[in-house]
Amino acid sequence: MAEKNYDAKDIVVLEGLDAVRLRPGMYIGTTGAKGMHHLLWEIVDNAIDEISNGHGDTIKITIHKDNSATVEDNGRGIPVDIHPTLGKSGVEVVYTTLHAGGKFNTDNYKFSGGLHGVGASVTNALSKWCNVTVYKGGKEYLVEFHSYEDENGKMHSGIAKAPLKMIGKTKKSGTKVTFLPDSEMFGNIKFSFETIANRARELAFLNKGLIIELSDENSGSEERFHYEGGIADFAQYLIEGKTKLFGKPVYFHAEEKNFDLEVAFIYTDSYTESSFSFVNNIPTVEGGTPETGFRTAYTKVMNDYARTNNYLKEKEPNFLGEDFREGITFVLNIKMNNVQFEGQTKTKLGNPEAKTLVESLTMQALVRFFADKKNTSIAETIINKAKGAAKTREAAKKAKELTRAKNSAENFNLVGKLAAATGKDREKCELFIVEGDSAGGSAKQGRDRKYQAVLPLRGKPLNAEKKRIDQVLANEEIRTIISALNTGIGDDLDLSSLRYNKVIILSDADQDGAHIRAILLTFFFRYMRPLITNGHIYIGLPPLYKVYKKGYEEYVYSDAELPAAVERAGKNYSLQRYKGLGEMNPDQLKYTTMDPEKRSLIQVTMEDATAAEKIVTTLMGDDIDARKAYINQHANFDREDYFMKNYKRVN
Ligand code: 0RA
Repeated sequence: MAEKNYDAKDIVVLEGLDAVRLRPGMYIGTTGAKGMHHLLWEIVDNAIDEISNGHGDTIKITIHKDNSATVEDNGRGIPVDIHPTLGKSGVEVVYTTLHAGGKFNTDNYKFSGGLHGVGASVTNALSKWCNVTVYKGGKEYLVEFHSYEDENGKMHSGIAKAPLKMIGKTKKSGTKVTFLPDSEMFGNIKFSFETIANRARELAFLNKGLIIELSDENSGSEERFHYEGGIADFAQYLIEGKTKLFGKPVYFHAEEKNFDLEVAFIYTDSYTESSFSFVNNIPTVEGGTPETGFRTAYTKVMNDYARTNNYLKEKEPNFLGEDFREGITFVLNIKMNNVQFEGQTKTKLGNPEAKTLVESLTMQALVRFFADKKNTSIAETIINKAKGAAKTREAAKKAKELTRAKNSAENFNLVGKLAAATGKDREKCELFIVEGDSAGGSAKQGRDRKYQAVLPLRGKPLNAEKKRIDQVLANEEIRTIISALNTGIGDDLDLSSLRYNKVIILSDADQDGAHIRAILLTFFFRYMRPLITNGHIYIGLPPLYKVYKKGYEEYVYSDAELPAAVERAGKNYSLQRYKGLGEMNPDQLKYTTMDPEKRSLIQVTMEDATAAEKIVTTLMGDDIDARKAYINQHANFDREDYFMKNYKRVN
């Protein structure tokens, strides 16, 4: 884009779609892969709104070879008549007016999904071209938009080449949109079948009956998502590969004026709680008021049931909420108006009325469910699981306290391995968790003592996936990590006590290193998830190669970057391949991997909580066939693995 100054007459222009091209981040977050996919989701969200309100049932998404994408629905078709004050067709209004989609929706639809509510016009603004076809009343209409810079360098964003035109007859009803994300905005990023399939699947679970057909003309891949069970099918999908404790998920749907709630839950033999909640189809990974309401109601109903049916003797105390949630996987699906998002990543629902409503609706539904004698065995299973949890609760509590005790002899031993940072400014402090004593030794020597702490790991920590919390805490490596971080774990985790802003996993670039990394991530995912959702967990990237000759050296961090580095070095270069962190001396390790000015880190984020749950379950659980299948499909133990492909690099 050309640099230019704007004066008063241009401000009018800036209020239109050109503003979107000037500051795309404000409308779609990033101009990376996520932002580009967002263009697609804006269109899909509109189609879902139409279908959720009872018009049509199918959305077809097609990825084309030129990286354009088509979204077609069989709803009523966007209005084609001329807008009374704006003097253009409804279609043009929707595609050229910021936020028009939102306004459009409040009159027409009960609830509207989507994250930013910026609407389809943003997709149009950030596309090279965007063609909209409407099938309505026996007729087919077309309008074509494009974005370009004129010879004076002036932007024209999402301009209709001509007004909407009737181009023929049809028996179809619906809307079809094809758009090409502008490579000036998004570079050569391509639509990802896997990313789209994951979200399409989720949307199909969340909107019972909705059919999404996805195809990719590059690979020929096709998938169809359609779940008559809605989130009950979702819960079942989430626990695939685990051992479930009863047949099918408990499911209920309840409504109260302008509030719609669906709940599904099931139990497995695992020891943690897995919660998934959505508001207007948006995942709220930080939880919020609906989850609080559900948990409160659930604890109360189950304790009352246990009491009245004599599972609890008169003298026995009530179960705690956490006892009832050991091994539960639950999905909450809420549709409501005027949502307020809070939290570090704006993925926590804040509306207080959502707590009260979820609590009362859950209470009523569950009391009714368990009053039915057919469901007695389910109640019994849940209560037995809670009994097991309550029994080990005391042991777990003692172990947890140990990780907090500052001066006990045992704790002194743990922290003895840690080379702590001397600086007090937690924002700047980092903890390197390093594979192996020898690399740990180098890291201790190479670190910046003020802000960098080093914790060497001897051997492999415990795989927390299949272990109860008391067993997890019996593992010395894990206890050491918990004490070093200082936040506590599980329900008690307190982020404000975190000693290190960055927790950096540093393991070798081989299978063992990948295994250690997976074990640590599994532990954080199951027991310290806020560290991940708040962006504190990183993966350090040691170099794979050094290309050098007299007076020249360059470190190379991936196979893909090697040829270019070799070219830069020119004739007579030598190549060293690093097999492990231990091969580097302290200075090298500092220079290549630890120095904030020069290193590369990958920040571990949780863009897709469902995918993360599935990956952890598959890689770390005990369904061996599923794991083999996953590894055959995805893994290749060089740097182009899951983490490299999916996470952005930072310093
Ligand atoms: C409001 C009214 C009408 C259709 C739509 C919205 C509509 C919007 C989108 C966006 C994507 N697909 C869509 N399908 C329909 C029609 C009102 C009428 O014809 O009575």
